[in-house]
Amino acid sequence: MIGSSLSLLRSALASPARHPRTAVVLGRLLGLGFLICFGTGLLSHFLQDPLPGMAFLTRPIWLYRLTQGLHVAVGTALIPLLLAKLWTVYPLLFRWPPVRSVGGVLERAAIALLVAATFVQLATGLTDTFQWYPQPFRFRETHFALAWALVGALAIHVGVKLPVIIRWWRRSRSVDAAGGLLPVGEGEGDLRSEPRAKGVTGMLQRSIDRAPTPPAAVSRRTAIVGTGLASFAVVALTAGETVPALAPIDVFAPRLVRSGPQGLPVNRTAAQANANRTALDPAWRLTVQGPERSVVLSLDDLRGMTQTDAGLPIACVEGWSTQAQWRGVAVRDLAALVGGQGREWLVHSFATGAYSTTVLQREFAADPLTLVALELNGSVLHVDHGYPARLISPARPGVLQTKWLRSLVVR
Ligand SMILES: Nc1nc2c(c(=O)[nH]1)N[C@H]1C(S)=C(S)[C@@H](COP(=O)(O)O)O[C@H]1N2
Ligand SMILES: [Mo]
Repeated sequence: MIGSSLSLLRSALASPARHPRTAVVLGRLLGLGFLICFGTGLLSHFLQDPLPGMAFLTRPIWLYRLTQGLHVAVGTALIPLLLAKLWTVYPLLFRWPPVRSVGGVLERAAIALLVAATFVQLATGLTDTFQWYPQPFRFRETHFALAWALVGALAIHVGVKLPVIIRWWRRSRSVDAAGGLLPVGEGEGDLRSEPRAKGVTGMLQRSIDRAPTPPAAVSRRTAIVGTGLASFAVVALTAGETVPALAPIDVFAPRLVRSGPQGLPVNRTAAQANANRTALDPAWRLTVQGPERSVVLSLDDLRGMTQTDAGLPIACVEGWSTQAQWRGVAVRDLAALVGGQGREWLVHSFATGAYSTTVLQREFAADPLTLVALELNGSVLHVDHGYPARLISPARPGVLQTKWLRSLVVR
């Protein structure tokens, strides 16, 4: 009885748009998007938490801006794709019996994990771009762990579905060659493959079958094109926070890229970081502690050293980025003062809290464009941008561009 009622429900939900082909097309886009997000996410993660022996490219200077912009834009595009995919396949939840084999149990478990992980992944990723953390767990660790769960579940899912996928590839090609329509498969994904029900439900079902087919409310093409447009629209209306050309239509992005002082956004102001008093204290000094000696430099000392200009972006992990013109002392010049060339550094801020200490890996310390910046876009750093001095380096996440510097200590 349950089985035949569910079967009836499934018939009622059957739609040309809920074709296995739709599921496969959306699935492929989702899979591709996941892989882009996974790769760019790993880069972002390891830049912040490198494993021993890891080294990174410091050029092109916009590398992280590109990878993190992609991460957030593709992640955003995945939201409509995921919803469309779930809409396409959810009638399969009403299949009866729910599982038919041990493999089926594994498959359903992998799908449950995949759907749950994807949902949490996209939801927390989206709220993170708004710097909103309603969840009771830490964002970055969870996002990282879920990414692995997701890729594992995706591998199982694709593995289980491989025969169906291959069958569809073969069929669609042979049928397309004949110039015909795509066939209605009897694959698992097909909603019309249900065994005929008996009794009252069966009669109802047969009368539904005999009734003239109503015109499709949503065709397969409409479903796919509509989903594509929705994905395109959410990206176009948010990517202005990183792609200047899209800034005029940036209506939903969390950040307006020219909004802050000196034409640059601020994630955490000096007031929020409790940094105002020390920042404006004339007794402020920068300590550079190297393997051979230490130096203590005043702002005037730093201004008296060779100044280097660097056009570098701030690229926040949350997906916004802006190009800016920086001026200050190259870290490798400071390293040379204390015999620390080619070394790795701990960068300390006098502001406490998150990001008060970061690691500057040797390849970034050696890059001539990595600066202890004193000026931004032609004037002295605004206190919200890290006055008296902040770190800026190419191809790294914004979180590592430590503001309100206190010391550089060789590791
Ligand atoms: N000491 C300190 N430095 C910091 C932060 C912070 O909270 N404290 N935030 C970081 C983050 S997340 C970003 S994106 C950049 C933002 O730089 P901006 O405020 O100059 O735009 O600063 C980074 N440097
Ligand atoms: Mo950031």
